[in-house]
Amino acid sequence: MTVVIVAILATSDSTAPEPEGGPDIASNHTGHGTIPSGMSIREVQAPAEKTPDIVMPTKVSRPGCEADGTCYVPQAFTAMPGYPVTWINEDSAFHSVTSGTYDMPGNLFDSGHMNPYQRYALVFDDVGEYDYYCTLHPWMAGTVLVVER
Ligand SMILES: [Cu+2]
Repeated sequence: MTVVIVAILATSDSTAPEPEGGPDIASNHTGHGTIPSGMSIREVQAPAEKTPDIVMPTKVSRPGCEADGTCYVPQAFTAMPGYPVTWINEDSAFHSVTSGTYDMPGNLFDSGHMNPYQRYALVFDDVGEYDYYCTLHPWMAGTVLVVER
């Protein structure tokens, strides 16, 4: 199943500060926490009481995890519309959750550089297949599948 997501450019809060000391290796980074207004994807406060759905494990900042799909665990996560999909960075390095792929960045969502043990959560209102990647480590890729039950 392939869903083509038409991204809409919007004025972004590109003045939002980056976490300190983040190596800005990727120039295609779209900025911290930028979601065009009116899109059906919302950044929400990561629920503290909930076990995160998707984990960035240790050592994924080095290539290799892509071979067995363990850069984001699980690599493909299925959720219903309205569910707060939650990530946690359990590595000691910065990572991001950024829409699109390294070769074709999207602008639907972008966590910015996530510190170790930082959480990030998104609510998707529309069914679809949402690819994401890490702006710092091109081999890190995952997908959120949003389906009606
Ligand atoms: Cu990364």
